[in-house]
Amino acid sequence: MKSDSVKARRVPKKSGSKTALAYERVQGVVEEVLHRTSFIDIHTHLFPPAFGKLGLCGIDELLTYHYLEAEFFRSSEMTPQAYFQLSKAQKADAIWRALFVENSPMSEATRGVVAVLQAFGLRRDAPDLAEARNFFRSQNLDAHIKQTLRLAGVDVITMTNDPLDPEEQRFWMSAGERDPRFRAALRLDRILLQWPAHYEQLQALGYSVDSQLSDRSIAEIRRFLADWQQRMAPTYMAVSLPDMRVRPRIPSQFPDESTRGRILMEAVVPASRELNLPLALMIGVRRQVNPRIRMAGDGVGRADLRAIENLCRTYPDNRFLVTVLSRENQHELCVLARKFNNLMPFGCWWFLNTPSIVEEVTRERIEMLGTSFIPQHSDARVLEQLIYKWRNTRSTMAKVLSDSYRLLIRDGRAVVREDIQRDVNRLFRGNFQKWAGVA
Ligand code: FIX
Ligand code: ZN
Repeated sequence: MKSDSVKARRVPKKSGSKTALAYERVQGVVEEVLHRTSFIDIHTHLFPPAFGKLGLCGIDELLTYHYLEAEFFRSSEMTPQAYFQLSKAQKADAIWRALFVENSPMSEATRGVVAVLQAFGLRRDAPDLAEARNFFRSQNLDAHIKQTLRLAGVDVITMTNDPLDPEEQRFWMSAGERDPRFRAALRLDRILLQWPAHYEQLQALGYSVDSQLSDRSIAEIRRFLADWQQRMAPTYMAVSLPDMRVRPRIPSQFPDESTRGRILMEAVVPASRELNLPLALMIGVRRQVNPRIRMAGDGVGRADLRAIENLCRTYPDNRFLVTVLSRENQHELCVLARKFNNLMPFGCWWFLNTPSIVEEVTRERIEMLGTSFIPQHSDARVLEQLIYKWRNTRSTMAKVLSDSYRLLIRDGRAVVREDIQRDVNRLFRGNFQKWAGVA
């Protein structure tokens, strides 16, 4: 079930291409296959042009990415209060000066901006942003998206779509034609995590719900989810959850009797099964550890993954996509995936998306799960980030996969190019396509 563009990126078949690869040829072929295979990005915060201002792109957005804001406050004397009073362009100027002019941009997030500038042939050592601003301003948006996806080697982008986000809701309610490059993911954070603040929005949309979560409310939430499946055609439902260090001594009680637990167990999990939509659980974020720096102020916490064990055991007919933010949880997630084939580990999320950690986590996943996981998503918030995030993923994957094939050869099994192509397709397309039931 590969799209035409994947076929187009495939290595042309040569006679004799089934010959076993020599040990020293492995790395080159792995790099070539990774380069030529188009990936599906299963989680981003990007939007197509029809969503207007929600879709972020260009140098000012790249520089004011919350990853860079967090780093800015470590290298600048400016207070968060003063920073957040600036215009977007002034913020970008301040970040450029502090992180790119006065310091070497060595962190993952700063190097990313350098790589994007390079990809578009722009100066990386400019004293200001004039050239970059002119360049991005002069792009035709649709052509720019096309070029960015090509440079990133991605042909399908999965958005994050919260039906209770007022800005986004307007677009869905008046939805015109869909952009086939952008697929929806039905995000449930507002409903699941902040019910008291949002149930009235559901009432306003015609659902008979109440703050107390009566049985009727549960049924109405399910109706709401079914309606939004019709409207959005999402590939999965998703929520990001805190570290869940709740009731560690009585894990069978989790998910518990809290509002969140009841909505999850009585509405979302059954709806996910009935609607045949996987449920993505993104676990381990500690929101607003430092509210002064706003979006940059979220942190990480280790989770008790017995909650996931309970879910996978209790609901064998549900499919769960799971990513965990804490490095300390990675091993447990691999072990759980070996126990439950309704669990698909995905991505090295957020603070884990640095080459050294991606390498470590991915090596372990391959050693424990073979190719039965989804190695990465970009989590891009700004269009052009796709370029550096996927470039970095490919370069780490090249090392990890080459080592795996070399070990295989050493152990006595021949490796051919077609094996590598099949495995890369499975990791970066097939596992998700199968899980989400999409082409
Ligand atoms: O919850 C999420 O989807 C997170 O990825 C974001 O909220 C987070 O701000 C982010 O951009 C991480 O990369
Ligand atoms: Zn995200």
